[in-house]
Amino acid sequence: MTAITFSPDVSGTITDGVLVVTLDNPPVNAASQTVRAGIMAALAHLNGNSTLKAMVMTGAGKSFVGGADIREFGKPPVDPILPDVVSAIEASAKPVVAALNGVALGGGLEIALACHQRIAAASAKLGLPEVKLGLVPGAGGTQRLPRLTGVAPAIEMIGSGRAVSAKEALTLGILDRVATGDLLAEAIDMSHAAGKSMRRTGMLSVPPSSDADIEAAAKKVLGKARGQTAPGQAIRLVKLAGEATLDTGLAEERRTFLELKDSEQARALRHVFFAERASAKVDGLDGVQPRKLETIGIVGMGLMGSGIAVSALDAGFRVIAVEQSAEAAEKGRTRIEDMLRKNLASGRIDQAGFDARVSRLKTAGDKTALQPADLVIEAVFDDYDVKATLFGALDGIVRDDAILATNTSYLDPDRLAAETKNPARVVGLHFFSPANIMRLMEVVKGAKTAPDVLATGLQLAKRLGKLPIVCGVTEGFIGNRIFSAYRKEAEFLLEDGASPAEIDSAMEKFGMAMGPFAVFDLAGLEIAWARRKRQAATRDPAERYSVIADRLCEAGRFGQKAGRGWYAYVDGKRQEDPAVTDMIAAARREKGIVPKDFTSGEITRRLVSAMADEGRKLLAEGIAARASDIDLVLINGYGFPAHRGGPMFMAGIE
Ligand code: T1G
Repeated sequence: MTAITFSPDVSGTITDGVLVVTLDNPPVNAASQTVRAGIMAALAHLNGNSTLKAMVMTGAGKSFVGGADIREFGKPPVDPILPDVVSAIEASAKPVVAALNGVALGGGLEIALACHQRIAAASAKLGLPEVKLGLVPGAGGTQRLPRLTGVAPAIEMIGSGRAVSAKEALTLGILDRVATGDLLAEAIDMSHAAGKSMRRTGMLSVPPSSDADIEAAAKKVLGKARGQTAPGQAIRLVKLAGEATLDTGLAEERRTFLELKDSEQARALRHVFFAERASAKVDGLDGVQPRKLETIGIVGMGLMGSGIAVSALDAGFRVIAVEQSAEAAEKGRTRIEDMLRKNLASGRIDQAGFDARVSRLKTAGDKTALQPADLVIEAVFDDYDVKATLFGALDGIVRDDAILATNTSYLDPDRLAAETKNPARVVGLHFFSPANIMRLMEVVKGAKTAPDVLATGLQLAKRLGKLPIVCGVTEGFIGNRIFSAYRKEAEFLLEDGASPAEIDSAMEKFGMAMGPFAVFDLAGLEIAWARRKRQAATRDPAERYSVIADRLCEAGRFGQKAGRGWYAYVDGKRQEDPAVTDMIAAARREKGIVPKDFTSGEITRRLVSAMADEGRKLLAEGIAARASDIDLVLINGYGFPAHRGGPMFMAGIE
C-alpha cells in the first residue's frame, strides 16, 4: 500500500476508496504548522480525487493531537492557522471521520469536532484544557462543543478544562462511537455511511439547557477560578453559541483568544506548563536505572504516615506500615482504612479498589516487619534523636539494597544518613500534608545519595502522582526556606505599619489561598518559635529581627488551635484582636518606628520580592537547580497562584 506524503508529519494511504490520514508529530502530535499544512493538503487530495469517497484521520503513537503547538504561542501566527484548517474540514464535500487513538486535547479536539463523525478508542481522553493555559479554545471549541453537548455541559467541560473518558464523551454526545475492536477498521466502516447524511457540527442547533443548569455550571466554574480571567471568558463564549450565529461566535472566540494569548496570566501559565516538564530533567541521572519498587515501608501512622500509606496504596504498591506497639499499629490501620472508606463513600474508589488496597496493606507493632520493603519512609516526630535512633535500627532490619527515606521538614538528611552504614542509600522525600492530596514532593539529594537512589525517589514520586522537585540540603529545603523569608518580611511589614488583616487581605486578593498570618495561625506558631529559639545563639545581631511572634507565643497565643494567635478565634472565625494590635504598637515604639500606611500593591510587591530574594540565594547555593523549580514549589505546596507564574517568574528571574 503506497503512502502519500502530505507534509513531513502527515501521510495517507488508501483503503476501499477511503483516504486514511495519519498525523505523526512526536511526542504528542501537537498541531504544528506542518501538521496543519498536511491536513489541508490531504483535504485537497480527498476532494480533488473522484476515486476517493471519504477520509479517516488518526494519530500515530499515544496521542491523536495533543493540542495546538504551545511553542508557537509566543510568535506571530503562521498560515494555515488552526481555525482555517478546522473550517476546511467541516466544509469538506466528502466526509471526514476522526479516529481518536489517544488524547484529543485543545486544538486536537477542535479538529475532531469539525469532522463529520467521531470514533474513539476506549482509552482515549478528550478535553479543552485551554483555561489551564490562561486561554479559551481558539479554533471553534466554544462554538462546536455546545452544539453537541448543550450549553451547561460545555460550560463545565471548557470552564474547568478537565478531560473526559471516551465513555463519558459518548454519553455527552461528543462521540458517535467508542471502538470495540480495530479502531481504524471501524472508522473506515463509518466513513462509508457518513457521506449519506453529512452532519456538519457548526450547522447543528444547540441542544437546550435550562437556565438553572447553565447558572449552576457557571457558578461551579467561577467558584474555582479565583482571580483567573479565562474561565469567565469561556463561559461567556459558550453562552454566545446558544444565542448567535456560528460565524459571529467564531469571530468573538478568535478575538478573545488572541487577546488572552498575550495576557500576563497566559504567559505565566505557559511558564508553569513548561516548568513542570523541565523539573523532570535532573543533572547526572541520564541512563541511571531506578531500583525495583514494589513494597513501600512506612514508619509512623500519624497524619503524615497514614496519608503516605494511602497515596502508596492508591498507586498500587504493597505497604508495610509500622508503629511502636501493636495497639498503636491497630489505631494506625484504622486511620488508614477510614481514609480509604471515605474515598469509597465519595466514589473515588469502588469496592473492589477498596478491597485491593486493604489486601496490600500490612501493619505491625514491630519494625522487623519492614524487612521485605524495597524503600522505607520514616514519618515519625520531627525530632533528631528519634529519627537518628530509628535510622540506626532500620540499618539492621532492611535489605542492603533497600532505600531509606526521611520525610523530615527541617532536619539535616546528611546527619541522618551518617547514622547508617550506607549513607548512599538515604534520600529525603518531603511530602506535604495531606500527603494523599498534595501534589508536591521535595526530593532531597543528600551529599552521599547515590544516583540510582535519587532516580528511585523521583520514580516513586511520579508513580504516586506527585510533582517531584529535586533540592539540596539546607534548613527548610526550598519551600520552607522561602516561606520563612516570607514570614519574616510579613512581620517586618507589621513593624513598619501594616496590620495582620491588611497583609492577609492583600495576599488573598493577589491570589494566595490564604494570607500569611492566617496560615501561621492554622499551622500553629510553636514550631517556628522553637526553631527561632534554637537559632537565637547563632543569629546575626546586625540582622533585622521582629520579636512580635515571640511575644505572642510567650503569651500562650499559639494560633487557631489555642483559640488565639495573630487573631482571636470565635466559633472558628478569625477576628482582629486589640491585644495583638497593642503588641505590634509596642514593638514599633521600642524600635522608634513611625508606622506608615501600605497599599495592597506595596504589600504584595514587598512579600513576593522577599520570596524571590530567598530564591536567588537558593540558586546561588545550588540548592535549587533552576528558578522555575522554585516557582513550582511555591505554587504546588504553598498556594501561590499559578496564574501569576511564581515569585521567580514575577521577578523576571529565568
Ligand atoms: N505543544 C507543544 N509541546 C507540547 C504540547 C503542546 N500542546 N503538549 C506537550 N508538549 C511537549 C511537552 O512540553 C514535552 O516536551 C513533551 O511534549 C511531552 O509532554 C487552539 C490554543 C498531551 C497529555 O494543553 O497535557 O490547543 O519536555 O511530558 O505526560 O484551542 O503533554 O519532552 O521537550 O506532558 O505523555 C492545549 C498539553 C494547547 C495539552 C501528554 N493542549 N499537553 O502528556 O507528555 S492550547 C494542552 C499535555 C490549544 C487551541 C488551543 C500533555 C499530554 P519535552 P508530557 P505526557
